[in-house]
Amino acid sequence: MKSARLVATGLATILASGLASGLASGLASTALAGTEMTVITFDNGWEGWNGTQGPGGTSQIIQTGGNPGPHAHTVFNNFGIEWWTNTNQNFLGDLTRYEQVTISMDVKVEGIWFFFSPVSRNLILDLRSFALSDDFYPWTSVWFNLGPMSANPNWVTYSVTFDPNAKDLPDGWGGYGDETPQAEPILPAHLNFNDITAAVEEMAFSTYEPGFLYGFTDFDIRIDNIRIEGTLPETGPVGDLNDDGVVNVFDLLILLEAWGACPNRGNCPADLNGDGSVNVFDLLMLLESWG
Ligand SMILES: [Ca+2]
Ligand SMILES: [Ca+2]
Ligand SMILES: [Ca+2]
Repeated sequence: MKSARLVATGLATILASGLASGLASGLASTALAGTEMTVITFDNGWEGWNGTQGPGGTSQIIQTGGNPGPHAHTVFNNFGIEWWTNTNQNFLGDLTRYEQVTISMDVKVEGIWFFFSPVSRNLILDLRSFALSDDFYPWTSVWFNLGPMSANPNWVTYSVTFDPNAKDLPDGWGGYGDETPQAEPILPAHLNFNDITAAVEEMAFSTYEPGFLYGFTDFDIRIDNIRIEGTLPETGPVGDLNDDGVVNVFDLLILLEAWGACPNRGNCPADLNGDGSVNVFDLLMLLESWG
């Protein structure tokens, strides 16, 4: 009974002050969605991605023949080719906000030739940080061999799923930015996998495999559906302070008990909007996700 009266009194006071302040509307309290996904279909152009350009050939969007429709077609003679972005923020920045990330791309290889002989080249996914590189390397990166590409009449999806918060390089991943005495590329000793995934400045699909040298090669490759999908950590509804999946009177009691200035910031779960005190703003957020 004491609890119920406390709740009733608190509610009346708080609702009155909230309404008086005219703050009853406009406070968003959407729980985070489970996943975020971005796909470059080439329906809207490159969307911040690039393909190798220069005297050796071109990368251009072709409106038909993709998987489906528009796609990018790279015809190039060089040591290697790349498709990359350093501007599309959906692929960059702090990937450790996700519990799991899948990055993929569809590829159709018309042909790869080395001195007129068909060859295969590995497709490397490279996550690069320039800020974390030292003077001797253009960037520091973590990279994954998505597999060999060779002439194929069909579209093939190359994909990798990983935990961006791993400290050690996950299986199949390599590092770049320093090297062993045997000249094998490695991450600089002071950096972990998740240091790079937290600071991705450039993402590339590349035929340049760290540690290998290449001669001039002819590439004729189509790409489509460059995709990133990130799984966000499970979060209950806003205001579910006891973590039981619903927002009800038990959560309200916790909030009322914490009413007032937070004892120390960062340890104040009832401060739902993170402004340093538990007050009517937080209460309104809780009430909006009631149930
Ligand atoms: Ca397409
Ligand atoms: Ca609850
Ligand atoms: Ca607050």
